[in-house]
Amino acid sequence: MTLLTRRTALISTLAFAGAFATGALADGLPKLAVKKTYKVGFAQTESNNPWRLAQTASMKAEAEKLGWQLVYTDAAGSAAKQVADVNSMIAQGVDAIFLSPREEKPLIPAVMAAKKAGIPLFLIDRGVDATLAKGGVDYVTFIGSDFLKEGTTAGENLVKIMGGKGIILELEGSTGSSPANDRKKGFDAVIAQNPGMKIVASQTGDFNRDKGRQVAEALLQAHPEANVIYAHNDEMAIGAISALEAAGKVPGKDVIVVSIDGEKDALQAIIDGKMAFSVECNPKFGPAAFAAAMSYAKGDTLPATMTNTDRFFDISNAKDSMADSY
Ligand code: GYE
Repeated sequence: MTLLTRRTALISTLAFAGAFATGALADGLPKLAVKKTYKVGFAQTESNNPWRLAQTASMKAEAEKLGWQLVYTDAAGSAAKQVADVNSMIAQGVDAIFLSPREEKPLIPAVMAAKKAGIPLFLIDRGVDATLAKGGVDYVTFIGSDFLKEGTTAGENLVKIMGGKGIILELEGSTGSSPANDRKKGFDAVIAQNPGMKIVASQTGDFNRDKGRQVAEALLQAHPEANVIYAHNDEMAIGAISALEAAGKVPGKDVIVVSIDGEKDALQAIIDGKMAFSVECNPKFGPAAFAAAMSYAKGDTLPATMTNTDRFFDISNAKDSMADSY
């Protein structure tokens, strides 16, 4: 053996030993054993709207169908409580965790704690800050919608409807959440390319119907010339419709309301002519989430991001889409 090859052999032996000394697997992710049944956690972020209730129902139904035990927690809108919820699941020794992180940064410690405890964690519906934790490295995968695309789709369709002219009020989702961040980014970029359109105010309504109503009320007073409301979710859009009606304006005529999700009340608002469209963001994660866990247990390498295919609801399909809405 020459000196050079001996050195190379030594270095690779050290690298090999190093990988095992940390207890980490080749890709750094905890494994999931193949078992007949599992005890899994689902850490929900809040339960104050139909979207969340539909998501929880879908997760519970799938667990029941498969005969898995589901440890369910509701963080009631608090990122700090959600971190504690995940820690409690770890303490209870769940096999895997499904997490819908309320905000991008505060949930990083929860993701890392699960990894450290050797429990595979799946992000569903919302993401975490990609510079601080990575799919396929720190958590198994992110399953959810493409929020940037939702924002872009909303923007492009709005430009069409308005013929390139509009004075816009934007109601943002929960501050620091991935859907709020990306729905804003995607939409604002489209509007910036249209000189006839302007966002005159953009404020959070926390994805909440009543907060959306209150914020819309204040913004309409400050900007009576506004003729568009873009809400990051249907709940806030429904709230904004109430604010418009209370202000003596006709939603759908004086002010065009557009949104994201596709909940039943929004489809009804489209049918009633009060809302122009809602870009779909489907909350029924149960089948995809549990299937991903089973495929991971079998040893499949899942992509870092698994994107849902979503539809677009307007007057052409709102009525037909009512039946499977929530
Ligand atoms: O659009 C909203 C919910 O995280 C994608 O959160 C989800 C969003 C959804 O409260 O209605």
